[in-house]
Amino acid sequence: MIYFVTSNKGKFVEAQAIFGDLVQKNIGYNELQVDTLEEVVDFGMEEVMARLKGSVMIEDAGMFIDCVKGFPGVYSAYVQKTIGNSGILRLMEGTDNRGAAFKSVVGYAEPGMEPVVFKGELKGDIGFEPRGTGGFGYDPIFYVNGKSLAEMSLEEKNRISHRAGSMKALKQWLESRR
Ligand code: ITT
Repeated sequence: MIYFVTSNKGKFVEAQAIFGDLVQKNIGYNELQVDTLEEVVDFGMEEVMARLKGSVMIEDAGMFIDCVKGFPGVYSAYVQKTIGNSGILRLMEGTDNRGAAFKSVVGYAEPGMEPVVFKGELKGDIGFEPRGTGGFGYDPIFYVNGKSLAEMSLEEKNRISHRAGSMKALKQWLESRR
C-alpha cells in the first residue's frame, strides 16, 4: 500500500488507475519557490517521509509553453488558479507558435530508503479554444493530434500522458524488485 500525497483529485484518479492500491493523503507539503519540478519533488519527499511512516509518493507536474520560454512551468498550479485557461489563451492570441509540453516528476520512498525519482513528458500544442469536459486543469486547452486531453477518456489519457510516463516507470521499477 502506497500513500500518494496530493491535494489534486484528478491526479489521484489517474494514478489509481495505474497502481490500484493507492491511498490519497491530502496533508500538503511545502512547494518551495525553486526552478525545477525535480527540486520541488526532492524537497517535498524529505518532508513527507518525515511525516508519514510507510511507502510515500508525491508528484509535481507542470505545463511548459514554448513561445513564453516554458511559462507557467513550476508555477502551473498558481497560474491555473489565477488567470486559468482563458488567461493562457489570451496570452497566446496572435501567435501560431503553439507548441507546449506537460512534464511530470514522481518521487517514491519507503522508510529507510533513499527516494527514487522518475520523469514523464507529453508534447502537444495549445489550442485556440477549450474543448472537452474530462480531466482537469489545462486539459481542455492542451491538444495532441487535434484532440484535447479533456476530450479523451481516462484510459486514453493514461496511454500517453506525462503522469502515466513517470508513474508507469515507477511501477515497473517496483515490479522489477520483486
Ligand atoms: P499537489 O497537491 O499534488 O501538488 P497540485 O494541483 O498543486 O497538486 P502541481 O503542484 O503538480 O499539482 O501543479 C500542477 C498544476 O498543473 C495542476 O494544478 C494543474 O493545474 C496543472 N496540471 C498538471 N498535470 C496536469 C494534467 O495532466 N492535465 C491538466 N493540467 C495539469
